[in-house]
Amino acid sequence: MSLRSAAKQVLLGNWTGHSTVPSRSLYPHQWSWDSAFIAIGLRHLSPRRAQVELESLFGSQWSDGRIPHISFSPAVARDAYFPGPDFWQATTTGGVETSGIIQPPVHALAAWLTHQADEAESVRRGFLPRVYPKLVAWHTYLRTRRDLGGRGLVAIVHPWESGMDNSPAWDDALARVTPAPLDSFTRRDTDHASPADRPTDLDYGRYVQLAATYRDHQYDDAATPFEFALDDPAFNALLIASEHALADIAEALGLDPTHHLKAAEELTKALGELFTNGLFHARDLRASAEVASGSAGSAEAGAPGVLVPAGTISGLIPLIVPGLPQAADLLATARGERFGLGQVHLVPSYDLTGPAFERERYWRGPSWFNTAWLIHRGLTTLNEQDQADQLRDDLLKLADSTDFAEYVDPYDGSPRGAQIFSWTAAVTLDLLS
Ligand code: 9YW
Repeated sequence: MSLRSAAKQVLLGNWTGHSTVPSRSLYPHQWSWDSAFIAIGLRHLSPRRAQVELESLFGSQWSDGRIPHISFSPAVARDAYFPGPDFWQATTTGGVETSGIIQPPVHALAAWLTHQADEAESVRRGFLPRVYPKLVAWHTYLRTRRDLGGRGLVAIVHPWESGMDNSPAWDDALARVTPAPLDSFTRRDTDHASPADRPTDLDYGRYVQLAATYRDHQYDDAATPFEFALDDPAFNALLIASEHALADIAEALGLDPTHHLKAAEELTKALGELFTNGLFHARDLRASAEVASGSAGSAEAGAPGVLVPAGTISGLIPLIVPGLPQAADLLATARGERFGLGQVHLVPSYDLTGPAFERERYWRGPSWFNTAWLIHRGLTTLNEQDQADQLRDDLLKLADSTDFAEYVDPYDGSPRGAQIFSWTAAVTLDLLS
């Protein structure tokens, strides 16, 4: 079977009628940033289906504008995934059960790419006029309610919000959180994937504790005493790319795009504060100055927060930001020994030379296909075509040899986590087209 047919089969097999599950076994509901990547691939099979994918996710949007990280399917057993709907206790006014946290905002970019795949079909279905106000409300939520540091960037309040759950960038901040007792919940992820490829039980206890605190404050961003609050480079870079996409959408609708371009410009300037030693770093808004001794660089005097020393893939993702002032330095870091672009498989999730590197464990070293797609997009935008082509070839080969793995060992390319994974198939389809 051709790679294209195999990728198509994965997406069709994981389709539920109105959206796509990331993985039948591990993640049986709809995940927010997964859906955006999935739409980017699905648009090559069926632009209409890609629109439905995004619009079903937007159907779970809250009245405050947030797009929750999981939209739960009523057709799935309530305890199939932990934490499930009974834990989150969040139901939209439209009656959809969701989680209460968020994930990186790839959605406007996905909506614009989906529209471009078949403009006539998009116009016929009135896709852009329907999604534009929802995307604006989403970005407004992020920029107004989540600027927790007051420095013009969006903060995440849970490791899951980064989409890179157990990244070493969160270790110090998480160490300050008292974990929920291990006997107070039952993990389901390790029923389906090797525990060696997944976060530890201690990590999970802390994830549960943070989520429960937010829930117990009704997910009110002003009222919750967030123990964990960080400005994440990838999250903000994706918001910038999505603001550029919103400007394109506004223009296609005959609206003034200026405020989106201005937002992108302001965010890009604010993002610059996270750049030090050739890489963007997360900023821990709850770390005190004493903790800062091992920090990557000091934020400006008087500014809240401390740059986290860990170098992760999140710090390279700003390569997708159009006109990024730090692009040349960042590219040099990507190619250097810490990330080995062009020398190891895809792009590792964490510094290969870092003290916490683990080649098999989730976001602590393995290479992921969605982040490789983002780096590929950045390289293309920067006219680094040879390097982009090399990354594309590697991605396509690995998707084939690993049966669309969730992530791979960066050194030998062997599959890790789940297989038949939706966003892996989706980005494969996109790079084949
Ligand atoms: C979990 C669904 C999600 C992704 C995240 C990934 C993982 C959920 O799976 O989180 O149970 O840990 O880290 O990026 O959206 O694919």
